[in-house]
Formats: sequence, structure tokens, C-alpha cells
Amino acid sequence: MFKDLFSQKSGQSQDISGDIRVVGDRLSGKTTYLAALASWPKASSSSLVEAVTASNKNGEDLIGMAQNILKQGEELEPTPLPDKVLEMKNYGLRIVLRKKSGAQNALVNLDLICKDYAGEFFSDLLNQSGVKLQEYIQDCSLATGMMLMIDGTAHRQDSQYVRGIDKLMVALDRADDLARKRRIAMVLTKCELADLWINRHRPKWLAEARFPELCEKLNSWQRFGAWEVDYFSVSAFGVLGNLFPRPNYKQIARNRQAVAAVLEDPKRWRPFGLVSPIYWLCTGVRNTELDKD
Ligand SMILES: Nc1nc2c(ncn2[C@@H]2O[C@H](COP(=O)(O)OP(=O)(O)OP(=O)(O)O)[C@@H](O)[C@H]2O)c(=O)[nH]1
Ligand SMILES: [Mg+2]
Repeated sequence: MFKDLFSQKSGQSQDISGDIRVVGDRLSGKTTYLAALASWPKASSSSLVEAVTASNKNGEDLIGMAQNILKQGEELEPTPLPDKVLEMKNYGLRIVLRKKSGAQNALVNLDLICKDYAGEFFSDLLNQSGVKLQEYIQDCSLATGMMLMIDGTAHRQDSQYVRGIDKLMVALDRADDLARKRRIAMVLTKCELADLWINRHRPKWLAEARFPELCEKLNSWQRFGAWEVDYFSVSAFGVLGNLFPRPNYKQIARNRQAVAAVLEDPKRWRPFGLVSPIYWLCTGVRNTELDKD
């Protein structure tokens, strides 16, 4: 397991690694995000991302999920929360980045291990139920950083999310006293929907407008000094068209209290913003080029 960020230069390439926990409410889009990232459908020459590959079997399974769910219109199962934290899957991915757009040989290899925490973990936090909670918090405390996935259209849940996240942050602070600051990326998902898309380049503004209480809480933790916080907007689906973009989205059913959706046109699948939060979590530096992808 990776303990913390390490970075080493070998020739022209640079190696970075990170160990990330993906947390958020049920249906916030965590598993879809990881599946979209693993299958990285975009191969534009202007993108900083050269390739994403699986580095273990679980990572390969993610690619399979993307094929089924997004491309063939199958619905993704809710992620189960295993009884033992050791049974939770480690998704291994390698993200290869160019150092500058258009550059050929100066590469950054970002080796990532991710754990997809079931939304059930988040409800357990809110209800302070679930005997396994403590074990999971211990596991979270080992991570390089945490991605907090929030469905951008779920602004009515703002107050509820504050309670859950505050409990998690308090518990993590108690779990052990790290010499370094912890990083938390607040990631708004499904940003191709509603008016999120037109404001996707202002993620902090968007997050504060839609989730004012949650952002205030995160900012106060940051002021307190133990946490670093940054804001991101992503869409696993993306849009169709450039001049008059519309969501690449087809509703297939209303299920599990939410709308289940698949890509309308898998051939023109262009997710947005997927790598930026990971890069920041692993390096502490925001790469604004990645906010354009
Ligand atoms: N419009 C849109 N829908 C999305 C996006 N990402 C995920 N969804 C949909 O949101 C629903 C929930 O996605 P999941 O990835 O299963 O959510 P989850 O957070 O893993 O849920 P749990 O495993 O229950 O915790 C699915 O119907 C997805 O198709 C997105 O970028 N845009
Ligand atoms: Mg899931």
C-alpha cells in the first residue's frame, strides 16, 4: 500500500502515486466516475491525458463496467459495503499525463489506488449506525486524500451532507495525528446537467452557490489548519455538440429514488474534468490544464 505521495524523476518522466478514498451519498455517481476514468474514451491530441490503463484486475473490471453500463445501457448495481474493510476492492489505475499539451516524451505517470466507498458508508455516518464504521474510518485515515462526490443536482441535501462530513472529519482527526495536512476534494458530479455545465469552469463558485453550508464547513476546517480543500466539477457523461451543447444523456428508468441514465451517443462520449481532482489530491498542486478536459 502507498503511504503517502512520493515523486521521483527518472530521465524525462516523473512518477507520482496516490491512494484515494471515494466517498459520497448513494447514487452520487462514484462508481460511474471510476468506470469512466478507467476506460478514458477521449483521445484528443490537445488533452494532457495520454492514456489511462488498469494496473490490477479490479481496474480491468472497471473498464468492463463502463462497457456495460455506459455503452450498452445496463444499470449499475449499488456498490455493496463489505463487512470487513479488507474485503473492499482496491482499484489500480495508471494515468499517463503529458507535461504540456502537445509534448511527446515528457510524461508523468500517476499510479493510483482507489477504494470506492459504498453510499451506505455515508448513510452510516449520518446515522452513526453500522458497527463497521470505526474500521472504515481507520482505513480512510491511511489515504493520501479523499474525494467527496456530491451530485451537483442534489442541493436540497446540503444540511444533511454537512452533518455527515463533519462527523467524518472529526473522526479522521481523532484517528491519528498526521504530520501533514489531509486533502479533501469536493467534486460536483453530473455537471452536464442543468445550469451546472455553463459554470463548470467556476467549481468553487458553483459549489458555494449550491451547497453553501457544506462549503462553509469545509472552509472552516481549512482555516482551522488540519485540512486542505479544493473544488472540482466533473461529468462522467459529458455533452454532445460544441456550439449548443446538450447532455449526452438518456434516461432509462426511475429507480432507487433517482433517475438511471446512460449515454445517448456512446461514440461521442467525452467525459469532463475526471483527472483534475486526482492530480490535486496526489500532488497538492492544481493543474488548470486538466480543468479544461
Ligand atoms: N447524468 C449523469 N448521470 C450520472 C453521471 N454519473 C453517474 N450517473 C448516474 O447516476 C446513477 C448513480 O450512479 P452510481 O455510479 O451507481 O452511483 P454511486 O455513487 O456509485 O452509488 P452507490 O454505489 O449506491 O453508493 C446512475 O444511474 C448513473 O448512470 C453523470 O456524470 N451524469
Ligand atoms: Mg457505487
